[in-house]
Amino acid sequence: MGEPYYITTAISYPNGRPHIGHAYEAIAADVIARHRTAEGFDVRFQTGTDEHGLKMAQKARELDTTPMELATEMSGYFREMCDALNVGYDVFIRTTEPRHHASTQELWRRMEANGDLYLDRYEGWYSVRDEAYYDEGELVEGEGGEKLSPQGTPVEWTVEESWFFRLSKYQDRLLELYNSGDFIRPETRRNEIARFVEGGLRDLSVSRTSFDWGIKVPGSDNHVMYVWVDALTNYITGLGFPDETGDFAKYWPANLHLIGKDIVRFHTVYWPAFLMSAGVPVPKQVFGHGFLLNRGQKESKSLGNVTDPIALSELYGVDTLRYFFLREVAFGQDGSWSHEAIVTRCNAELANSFGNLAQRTLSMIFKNMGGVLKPGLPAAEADIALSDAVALGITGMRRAFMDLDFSNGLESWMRAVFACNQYVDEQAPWTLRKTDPERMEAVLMTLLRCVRSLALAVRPVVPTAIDKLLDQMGVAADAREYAALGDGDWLEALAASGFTLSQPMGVFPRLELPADEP
Ligand code: ME8
Repeated sequence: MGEPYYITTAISYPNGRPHIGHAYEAIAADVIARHRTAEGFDVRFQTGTDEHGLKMAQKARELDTTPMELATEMSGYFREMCDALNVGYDVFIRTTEPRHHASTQELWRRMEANGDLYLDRYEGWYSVRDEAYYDEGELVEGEGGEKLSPQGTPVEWTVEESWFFRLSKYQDRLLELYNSGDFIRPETRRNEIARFVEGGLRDLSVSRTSFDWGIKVPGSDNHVMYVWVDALTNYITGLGFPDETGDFAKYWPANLHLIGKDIVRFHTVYWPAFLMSAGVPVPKQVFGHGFLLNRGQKESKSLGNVTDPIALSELYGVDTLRYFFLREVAFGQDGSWSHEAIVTRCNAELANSFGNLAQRTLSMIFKNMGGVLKPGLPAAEADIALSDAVALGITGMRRAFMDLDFSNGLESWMRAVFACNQYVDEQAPWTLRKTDPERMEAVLMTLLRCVRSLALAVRPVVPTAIDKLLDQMGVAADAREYAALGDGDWLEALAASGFTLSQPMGVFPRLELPADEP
């Protein structure tokens, strides 16, 4: 097994059904997990639901149910969404699980033993929607003159006895962390957070007494922990913490917490400070991706533009949606989707360029060579040049994917696809069939090798379609990771096994705009 690689998504609030932003994050994390697996890492991928806190308690009251029933029902939809989108997590954690209570209470005890928790009185602004405390100076004014959080959500004045965490003590160590290596990405978010921390940190209220839907503070039964203490701890609970052997020893510190831009502060200020206090190593990197917008607008119930990600994937296909999200959005920045953008992008690149290349290649071999594979034919200069161009495109893609730069990575892959299509047009195997059949066979075998390489490369993004293609090509199921790209003899071995191609079936159908969409 390769080097361990631990990736997590945020755990979602199950106070409603999953929306497209949840799908975007889950898909991006899954592509990273599959890509690292293809690169030979021993990947662990965790996602889940964040089930405590006032937001959940209030929603349950509104729906006349219990927070636990609400969480159980909605958490099931999040799991279904992952399954529907081919998001292959290893662990789906729910923060209401007993093991998570035990883990969070242990983290608390360690922070307390380190002298970082004290009892005092909290007076200040709280936003239930953000589950966040705000200073007066951070608030903005709403249209009716009311106070709003910097995220534009309502705040309420809160006064209660509370445990406090000595966040102020960690200012220097946090700044040191931001300055060494790339703990926070992208750079713009690193700068924002560094500026915030340089401005000085106030101790953080970490318990509540006015409601009880949360994890009890050890030795202080009338207090429940602030939901973010509990939520962040999920990342180590899932590895068996407080047992520090086994999975924890193997996978912690996490390589990557993938989260949205609105919760970077919790992950890069509070979380490392809690861990430093408890004597647990901090994660290696936090990446704050951008928001996915619907034609430039945030989806919301009031605008009536909320999209069910499962319905969208049923409309266009799961692979198509996955490709679109990663290709269209510059990772780290906000991105926009629309029906036209999905149809245009995926028809141009998946159906017309790569899909057509694969289909043409396989079907010409089937029709003109009876599906028989013929390795070992002499290679012309153009064949070598094409193989080099494809190798270059794939190297560029892999390098970009290692750096989480998916849109440029896929562009590099597309350049290799274009090179193949240009080669087909120039070599015109349909003409060679009559004039020089042996040369036609050499051209088709060159194309077959290139199609296989391109398919292996893009498999983490569109795994189902690529597996269907590789099945038709006789590529063994256990030879589909990137190590197989270096196997120059696969065609010889496959031909020697007596494999022949059958009538191929396209794997990237052309999409149509639904009749009721503009
Ligand atoms: O924040 N586009 O949960 P959540 C892209 N429970 N990503 C989006 C998005 C959009 N339009 N809207 C939300 C929480 N997200 C906490 C996390 S982690 C210990 C606790 C992202 O259900 C958001 O940024 O509100 C977050 O990363 C994830 O979806 C879950 O959001």
